[in-house]
Amino acid sequence: MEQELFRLQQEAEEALRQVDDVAQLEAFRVKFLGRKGGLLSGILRQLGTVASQDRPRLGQLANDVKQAVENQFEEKKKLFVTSSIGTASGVMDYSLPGRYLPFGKLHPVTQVMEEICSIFEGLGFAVAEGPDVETDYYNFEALNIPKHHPARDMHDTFYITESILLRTHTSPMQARIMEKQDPPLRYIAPGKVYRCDSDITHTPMFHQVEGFLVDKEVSFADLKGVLTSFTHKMFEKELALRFRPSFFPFTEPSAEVDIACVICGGKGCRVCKRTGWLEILGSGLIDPEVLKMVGYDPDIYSGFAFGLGVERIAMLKYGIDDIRLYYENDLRFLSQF
Ligand code: 2U9
Repeated sequence: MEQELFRLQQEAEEALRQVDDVAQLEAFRVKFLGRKGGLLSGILRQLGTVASQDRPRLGQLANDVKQAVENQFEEKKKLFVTSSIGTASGVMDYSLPGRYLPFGKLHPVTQVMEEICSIFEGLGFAVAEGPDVETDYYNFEALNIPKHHPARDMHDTFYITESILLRTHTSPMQARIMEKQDPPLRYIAPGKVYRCDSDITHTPMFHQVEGFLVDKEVSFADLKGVLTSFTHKMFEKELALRFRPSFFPFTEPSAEVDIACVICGGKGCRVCKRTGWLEILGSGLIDPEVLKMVGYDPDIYSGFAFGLGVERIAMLKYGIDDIRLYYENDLRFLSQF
């Protein structure tokens, strides 16, 4: 029996050396240390058959062997606790890298929108948000665009009823503010707007930030100062600006604002269509008719207003040539921002 115990101890040591996963470790435990069919328990059971004078010595030896094998088994188990992944036996390695969980991010248009708002907030403008579903009055009439005015055609409006529509710009919010509050006022209105139009530079829904300032003695020079400051911060460069005469029903005089092409620096390239300039926003002094409509005296107050398309600014900032990419939900595109 003594020989058998030594042989079993060696066999167990050798078997334990061969174990290299948790399943094999469990098989080893069952084979050598299992209570019912385990080899060591089997030997201990045979003690009853040995001569009584040998029993204490052999009993001690059998217990020592069993204890030694159990200790080696426990040592081996510790290795698996720190090097194997979770299994049915509950062994876990906390040092292994976790499962990859992708992070969500803000949509590039939201990022640019937040940047635009934060620049204007830095210039003293408050932010006001209004309803996407508007009345014909605030979307058009209050902004000097009466029924049958040709400017209505440019807006490609989604009508819900004859007098309710999806706003085609965020300016209605500004008319609402002016109606309720007295100057001096300095607000921007960011948000979604809707126009029935779709091609590489237009989507039926896009985002605008429009802004206005009303006070006594506001001039075109104030408008130029604010927009120059905004543009330099937005494009992180002191780009040249060009104010090009234009027309909007709610501003007079009106100007579209161009920046020196961010790609070629003004030399002329494919992006700026060889002109050296890129249009970034529309602006002007608020038409006295609009001031009258909200109850301000145009002989006392004057103001300027501006509007920009957020997707367009984001396209120029990131060099994107198709606006539809923003709304295809392709993560290969979106995750780059
Ligand atoms: C009030 C009075 C005047 C807002 C303005 C623009 C010029 C403009 C366009 C830019 C690109 C819309 O997204 S776009 O197509 N907007 O050019 N918006 S002035 O003028 C106002 C607003 C409110 C009461």
